[in-house]
Amino acid sequence: MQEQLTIALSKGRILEETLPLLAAAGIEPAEDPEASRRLVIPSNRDGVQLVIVRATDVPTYVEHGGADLGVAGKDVLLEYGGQGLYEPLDLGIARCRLMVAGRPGSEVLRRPRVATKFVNIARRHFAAQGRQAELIKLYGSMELAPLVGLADLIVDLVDTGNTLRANGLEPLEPIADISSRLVVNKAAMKMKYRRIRPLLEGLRDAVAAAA
Ligand code: PRT
Ligand code: MG
Repeated sequence: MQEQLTIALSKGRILEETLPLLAAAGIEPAEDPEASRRLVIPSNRDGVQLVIVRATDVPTYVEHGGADLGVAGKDVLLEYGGQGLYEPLDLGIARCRLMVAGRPGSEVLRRPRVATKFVNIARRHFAAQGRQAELIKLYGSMELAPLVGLADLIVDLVDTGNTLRANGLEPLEPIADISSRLVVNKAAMKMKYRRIRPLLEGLRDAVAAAA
């Protein structure tokens, strides 16, 4: 029997930009994952299936073997941390930047209150500058926090900058350039290498062709 290869993806921009790369590597979902309510979606390739999970859960699924491979934003991977995953390929998709942002002039505060869903990244960033930040964990709409006095600064993803501008905020310091990465379970990379290698090579070619 053919061993299953399971790929974890999240709905939204990552799915939208990953599907063309997977298609170029010969893998197409049997039904549209964006429209389907199914969480396990077979593909046109025998023994290859997709599972649909929350973006922040992709590293957890892959590290613990719930999926063999996955696609996750570098932001999610930096926040997740650890050495539990291989990260063999930058897919070059869903690009943006992790930034410190706030009202004009607010970066000079000595002990800023920082609202973010990326508390680990923010803690490391301010610690590396020798600054003590008071971190406030949020799960979304970080841009609101400085407007209502909940925080002085935010750490968030910025693409066009429109969301910041629309809320009277500006980017203050870059933290990291972000794109989505292919991640692979460490045991699967050994045990299923025969099956993973052609997929890796196909994706690598697709990424090079898209560049
Ligand atoms: O939505 P859900 O809570 O399920 O998960 P998620 O928000 O993590 O998923 P999703 O699909 O929104 O984002 C998945 C990944 O896309 C992120 O982890 C990033 O790696 C990547 N990505 C790329 C972005 C953006 N660009 C982006 N602009 N993720 C979010 N944004 C948001 C940002 O948080 C801010 O609210 O868009 C807004 C800023 O955009 P601009 O263009 O106004 O600057
Ligand atoms: Mg979202």
